Amino acid sequence: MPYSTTLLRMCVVGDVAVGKTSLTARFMNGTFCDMYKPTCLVSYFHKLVQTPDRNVFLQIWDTAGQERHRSLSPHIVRDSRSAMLVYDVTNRTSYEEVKRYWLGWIAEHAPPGIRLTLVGNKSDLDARSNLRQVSRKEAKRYAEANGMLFYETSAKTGKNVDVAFLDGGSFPMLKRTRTKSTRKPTHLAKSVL
Ligand SMILES: Nc1nc2c(ncn2[C@@H]2O[C@H](COP(=O)(O)OP(=O)(O)O)[C@@H](O)[C@H]2O)c(=O)[nH]1
Ligand SMILES: [Mg+2]
Repeated sequence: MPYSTTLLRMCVVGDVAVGKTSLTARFMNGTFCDMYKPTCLVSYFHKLVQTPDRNVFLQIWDTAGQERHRSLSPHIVRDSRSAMLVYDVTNRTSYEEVKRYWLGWIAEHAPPGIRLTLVGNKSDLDARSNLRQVSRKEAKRYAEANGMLFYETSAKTGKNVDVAFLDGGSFPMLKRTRTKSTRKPTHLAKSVL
């Protein structure tokens, strides 16, 4: 039987500097960079993952630059099967902006039935007292009330990053593949449009 290929597209949105690029790089390449490099234009990351019965071509759209001006093109979410709404657990404003702006933006432009995941990133900073500005309980309750999955992640340590992308993207077959580690995912390319 021929080996089929499935394309799964996911987009990552949220305020500037919450860690969208870092999360994507951690998931796709297993890397983290402490230096802040604002993303130019929209970048998308590709990865081909082989499962026993097919190739799965992951395409993750990392929004860039335009998020500052609220000028993202709707096309990044229009063809996505899932979206990740990211805030920084140490930045209350970034959380309020998910509620005030990003969820509405997704609802306006996304296809019906899109799978949404609320992600509170930089959870590693919680270890330092007084930095946290959004409690886990509050964000979880908000996510549940709005039909979203919820994870707190750290792109820095890698905590919960894989599970947030795999569950959020609804990629259960990849999760099984990864868990068993029978076939290693192959990084194909990182492209900037
Ligand atoms: N401590 C910590 N810093 C992070 C984390 N994720 C990102 N950062 C830092 O936050 C800054 C902004 O990250 P970036 O991924 O460029 O944010 P973006 O603008 O949302 O794409 C960079 O200096 C990153 O190193 C994290 O999980 N923990
Ligand atoms: Mg970025």
